[in-house]
Amino acid sequence: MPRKFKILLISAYSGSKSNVLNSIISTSFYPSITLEQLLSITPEKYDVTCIDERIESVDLNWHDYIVGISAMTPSANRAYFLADEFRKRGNIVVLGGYHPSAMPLEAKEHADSVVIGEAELSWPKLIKDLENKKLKPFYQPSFISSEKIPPAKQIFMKYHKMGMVQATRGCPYACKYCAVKNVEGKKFRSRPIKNVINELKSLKTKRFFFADSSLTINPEYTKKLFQEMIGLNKKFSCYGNIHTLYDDEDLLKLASDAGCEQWLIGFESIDQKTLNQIGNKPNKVKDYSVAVNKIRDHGMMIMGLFIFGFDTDKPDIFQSTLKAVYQMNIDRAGFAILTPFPGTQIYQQFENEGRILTKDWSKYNLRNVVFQPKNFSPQQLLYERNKIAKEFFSISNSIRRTLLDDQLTINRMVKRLFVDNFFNVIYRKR
Ligand code: B12
Ligand code: SF4
Repeated sequence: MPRKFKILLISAYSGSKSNVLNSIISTSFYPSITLEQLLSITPEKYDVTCIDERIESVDLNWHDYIVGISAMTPSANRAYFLADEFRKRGNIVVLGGYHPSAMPLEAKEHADSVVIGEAELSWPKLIKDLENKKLKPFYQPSFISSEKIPPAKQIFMKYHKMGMVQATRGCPYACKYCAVKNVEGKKFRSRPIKNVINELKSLKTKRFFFADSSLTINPEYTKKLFQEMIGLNKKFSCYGNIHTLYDDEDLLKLASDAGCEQWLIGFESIDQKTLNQIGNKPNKVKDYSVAVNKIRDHGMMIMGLFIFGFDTDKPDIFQSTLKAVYQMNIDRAGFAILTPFPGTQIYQQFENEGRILTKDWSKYNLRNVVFQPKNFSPQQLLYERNKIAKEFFSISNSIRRTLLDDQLTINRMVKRLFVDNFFNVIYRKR
């Protein structure tokens, strides 16, 4: 008779939950679709408990469980600590997610087994192997065909104001600093539209986020999806690439009709030289401004994401980026410090050049300098990035930008003045 296991699934979180502001940030947005997806592929006969460390503390006193822990790079140290403690208490520990997928040998030091890449095929197999006392140390990457991806089991909805759904996986652009290929691979796969629509219909929240790397990789698929979403009465945000949004008015119109409130766009840099060197993403700086205008004309907001610290960046990049963000009227912005996540090309390059300054993974959160930049000192990069972030997120600046912005509807103006400024205060405090 095979042994019957109880399963504990944890999404490790490295940030502090001790202050109220942090906890508002980490819980008010999205549920962990990672755990919800793992739950949906776990055989029904098992008792499963899921803990998202952003919302609940983990008590270490569990015994005789299979403990599956999910880790991104900044939460890897925390995941390893939990893994070690659970193993001491007689549990079987499995590590998975972005960091273990990129560093399986390191992860294996803390776990009985490591799942590399997607889990849809490996996790059920691992459980079967455990039942038969044949657990393997590593489960190699295997990509499930997209029509077989089951809907996530929405167990965390009660904690969150937004749902999360994933329609597609994989990104062919393979930017040098991006970790997506480590798990989802470079081949783009899209779920059947009816499956996505059914999942959306079952969402209890009006608002949700598409956990897709980019919804503009196959615009024809996305247009059909958006067409089917019209009438569902949902509001959503999603990632997209600027070069596609620039010249596809039909896509913009359908997105707006389907309820898109915001595009998250990796502009990455306002320097074309930098863009040409960081991967295959065909961003064209000269088109940014027109594209931004078109998206906003369709009533959608833009969260522009920028990265600082590339080898082609010179000390004037900070102020010129801020100026460009203001000139283009980008609604929201994120300013990241280039972070060489393990498994990426840039990590390999910096490792080969001896430029990785620390492997304290908890610092790999886009807010610390963990490598030796080419044209600045690490301190200068951190200081300049923080300086422009502080200016951009200042309340006075936000009010001024909002009042001067003639493309804003009253509704969006109110949202910018109250909601955005509330979060600006939190970001500045962090
Ligand atoms: C949505 C999202 C978020 C959300 C929610 C994340 C979550 N799941 O809790 C939020 C906004 C909170 C977030 C935060 C961050 N994110 Co993020 N995020 C994403 C995004 C767009 C989708 C992730 C997702 O939900 N995918 C869907 C689920 C189902 O897939 P999955 O998590 O990969 O899980 C599958 C496998 O990995 C595996 N698996 C995962 N865990 C486990 C555990 C076990 C035991 C097993 C067996 C298998 C397994 O099985 C799952 C099913 O196949 C990805 C990009 C992408 N396309 O993946 C970036 C991404 C994961 N994020 C990234 C980063 C850098 C961050 C931040 C550091 C950014 C920041 N400064 O705020 C933080 C870190 C937060 C933390 N925990 O420490 C990087 C990760 C790089 C890395 N090596 O860690 C990515 C890849 C983006 C990128 N382009 O590089 N993120
Ligand atoms: S386009 Fe986006 S998701 Fe794709 S590789 Fe580049 S950064 Fe990653």
